[in-house]
Amino acid sequence: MTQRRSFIRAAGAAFLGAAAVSRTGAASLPESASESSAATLPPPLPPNGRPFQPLVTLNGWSLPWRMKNGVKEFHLVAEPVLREIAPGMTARLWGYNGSSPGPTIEAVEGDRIRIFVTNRLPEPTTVHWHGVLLPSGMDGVAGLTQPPIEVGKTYMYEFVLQRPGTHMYHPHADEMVQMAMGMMGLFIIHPRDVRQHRVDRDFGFLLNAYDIEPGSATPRVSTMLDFNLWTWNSRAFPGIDPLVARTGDRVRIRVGNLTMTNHPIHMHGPHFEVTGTDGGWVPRSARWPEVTTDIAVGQMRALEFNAIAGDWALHCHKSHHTMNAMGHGLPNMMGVDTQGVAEKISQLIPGYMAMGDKGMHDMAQMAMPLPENTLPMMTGEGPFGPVGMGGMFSVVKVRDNQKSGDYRDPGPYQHPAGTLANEYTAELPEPARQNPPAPAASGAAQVRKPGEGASHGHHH
Ligand SMILES: [Cu+2]
Repeated sequence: MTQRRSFIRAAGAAFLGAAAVSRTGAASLPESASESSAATLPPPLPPNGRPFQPLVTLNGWSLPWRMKNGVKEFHLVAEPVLREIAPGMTARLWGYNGSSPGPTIEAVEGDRIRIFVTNRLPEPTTVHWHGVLLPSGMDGVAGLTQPPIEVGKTYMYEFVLQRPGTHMYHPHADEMVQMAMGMMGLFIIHPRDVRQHRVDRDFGFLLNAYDIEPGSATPRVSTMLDFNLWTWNSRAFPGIDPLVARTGDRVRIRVGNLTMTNHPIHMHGPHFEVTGTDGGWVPRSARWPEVTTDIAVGQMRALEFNAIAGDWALHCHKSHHTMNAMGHGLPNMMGVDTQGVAEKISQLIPGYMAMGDKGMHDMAQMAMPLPENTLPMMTGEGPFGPVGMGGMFSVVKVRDNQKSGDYRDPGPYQHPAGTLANEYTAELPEPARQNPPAPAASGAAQVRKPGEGASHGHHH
């Protein structure tokens, strides 16, 4: 993966000349880096300031800064952006510096940071630094702690980072609209002592959701629960990159939830522990092993595990959240003879497709007529055929020979001999069944005692 950052110096300078910048740095704002690619761009090691191990923002990037008299200066630009949700669909969102979510802000415990926020949206905004300990007046709540940042204006936030942790930023002005439009980003405070909370790979993403009518590109912002695109960092599977690690690596995944509902995040393979929240690090003695952790609205969780070789699914366990737009509102046609019916309806309604009479698996590979700019409900392709999922789904890919710092997709896992499920073609034993179909003549309940009646099945 290559770093591809376009600096919009000329346009930025012209615009900012007219902007109101209060005090320090009025002469020259830090340039506002911009990135519109949805590729995962692992950031370089910090060029200056205190050292830290950078976060890998899934399908995202980290905001560059400049040092000015010992202060780390960042420049966020709130603006409309185009975001590819997955190949075949691009949404008109609002974000920061060319992308939604905005770039990850990374700094170090003890740093004094100054963040300039320029508003290029069509309405006022603010930025709230979720979970960060700071003076009340830097908290970014419109009306409560500051006036809204008017269109075209720049505000300056400045505070000292008191504690390492996992945080995010988002507007606290017209929240319902601005967050439904994609305005959010990760804010990671690394520990001053690089040996603290040390891991080999550190990933992060935000859970978000959009309601974009098939065939359109702009989210409906008044939707409360019935979203149709369930995304990580404004990407839906198969648009979400894999999380790549080497066998034995200590891996951290930081997840924040800015949707309108909770998401039980489930990982196959290695067990994990929740080691941090947006309130801080969990003491070792208070951690317990998990394979699923529920992330409520407005919460963040840091998960950690020791990587085991394989291709391990990582997904939200609400099954509708691993479906894209076309998966919702379908009638259940299981067991119904639909022969000819779908054909007749599709003559009346072009593009109509009913759920199959044998479930929906077939729809994963069906070339279904779709409106423009619309994702099929499940589209991923794995080494053994279509993956029947979309939305909040990705794969933790762990390989023995993945080099340190290499996040490129290593391709499908090569399963060692004898470790892969395969078709069985020899004679099958009778499967055991509870509630045999012929009831006892007496009508009395038949109780099977241990040791008897085990003649069905269990022939190993
Ligand atoms: Cu979910």
